Amino acid sequence: MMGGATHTTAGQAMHRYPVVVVGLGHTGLSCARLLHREGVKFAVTDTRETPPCLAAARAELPDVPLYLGGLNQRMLCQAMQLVVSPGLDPLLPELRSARECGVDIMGDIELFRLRARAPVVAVTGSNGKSTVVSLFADMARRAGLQPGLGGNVGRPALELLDEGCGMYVLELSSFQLESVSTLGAEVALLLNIAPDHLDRYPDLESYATAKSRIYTGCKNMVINLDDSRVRGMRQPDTRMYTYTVRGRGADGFGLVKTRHGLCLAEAGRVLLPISELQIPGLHNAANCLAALALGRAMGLPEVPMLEALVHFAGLPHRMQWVGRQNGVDWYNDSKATNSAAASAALFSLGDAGRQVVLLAGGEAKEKDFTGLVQAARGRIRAAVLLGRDAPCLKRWLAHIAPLEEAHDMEDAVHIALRLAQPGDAVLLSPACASFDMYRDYRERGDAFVAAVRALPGVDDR
Ligand code: UMA
Ligand code: ADP
Repeated sequence: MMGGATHTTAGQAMHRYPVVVVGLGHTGLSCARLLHREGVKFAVTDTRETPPCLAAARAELPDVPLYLGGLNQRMLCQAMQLVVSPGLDPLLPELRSARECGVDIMGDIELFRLRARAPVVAVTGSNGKSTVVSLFADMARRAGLQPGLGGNVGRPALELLDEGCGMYVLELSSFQLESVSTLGAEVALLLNIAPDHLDRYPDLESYATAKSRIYTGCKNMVINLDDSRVRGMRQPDTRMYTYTVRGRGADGFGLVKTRHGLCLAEAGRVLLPISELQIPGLHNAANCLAALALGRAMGLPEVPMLEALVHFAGLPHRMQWVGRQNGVDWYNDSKATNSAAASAALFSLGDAGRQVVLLAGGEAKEKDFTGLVQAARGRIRAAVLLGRDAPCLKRWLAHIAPLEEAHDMEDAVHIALRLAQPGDAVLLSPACASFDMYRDYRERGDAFVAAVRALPGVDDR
């Protein structure tokens, strides 16, 4: 329906705005820019009085009507098409009614899909998405291609369209996948399914179903054999690339033991010792195998792929080493917003023989922290809890280790300083979202890093 100038047939003339962009965050602005360029008649609306991209929209698109501070039911129902931002729950009453009125609802990824003229590499999963797309994009860059990296990782996908990319590398959230029809990626990968966003989905199965849409219409699928749900998504007629960290992985990617220790391998052939990677833990070995499988599916040469793995120092706020003080290492893993991510951090430090003082808490997205409890048992010396759901975490961790509550990040860091012993690691890995105290996980991680750097005698080189 969209994709060109506004139609003015009699049937459509009654629609005041044939298209309405719902949401004026980064996604909404990218959609508005595209529709404006294509000459579509549309309006923009947002539930907030002053949405984040208001100033940019006013400056760049002064003629586009903005309806702020609420969603107008009538306007939405009179439209033919809504372009809805990922942060908005499609079950909002206004969006539900519009759907019942027969209005078509899509998201930015559908707009992107209809216009993309280069192959799309699409990655989703509960944890590891940003790490894997960043790694893979670097592999492609080193192979001399011009990958455009975007989606949930930060840059809205539509912004990549003008850049003459040789390939698109998209990180996609379940929210973005909900509104895509047939993605049709060249290669698609679902990394893992762990409880997350259960404040928006009724149960884990509906969340997994949204994620599984990554594979719709793909030419090649990458499958994590270690995740039983993902394993069950194999499609018999689609070319498949597999990986596992539980063994050599038959003819796919896996791990083999040599005198150099555990090594990344393909069909049992050694590619690289894990000791040459800068990113720690078995979960990151899995991420590397996933990126290799994507590269193989896209026909990338091996040398630049391995170079990218060796040079990748990890992303900020993911197990980021902050500094050392009195024999204690401090790590910022603020991006761990669910218990599976925090557990991966605890396993990787525990496997390296460290006792951990864990800083956790915030806005919980799940009710069941059994996984975190299992990972914490025997690995944490103590936990410092903060944020809205500190009392909930306190109940879960009660019999595991001594617990203390902090009133803010600075307080938490000082308590951790008192509890940690030489040789320990202090780890901010909250297992919760940050929105109760911070703008986002970055602001939370920055607050932690600043508090750690302010401690006397911290060496951060
Ligand atoms: N919102 C309103 N009213 C509106 C529209 C939005 O209150 O009318 C709220 C939403 O409920 C949400 C916030 O505004 O709390 C942001 O929503 P948005 O859809 O406007 O977000 P964008 O700025 O467009 O950013 C989105 C992704 N955010 C979400 O899906 C919440 C960004 O991922 C992504 O980088 C960007 O598009 C570009 O693709 C961020 C994220 O937190 C990092 N993602 C979640 C995650 O990783 O867990 C899914
Ligand atoms: P995402 O983009 O899916 O949020 P990131 O790469 O940003 O993933 O990492 C988010 C958090 O998940 C970090 O705390 C990181 O240490 C952890 N993590 C990364 N990869 C994995 C994985 N494969 N399994 C579990 N946790 C992971």
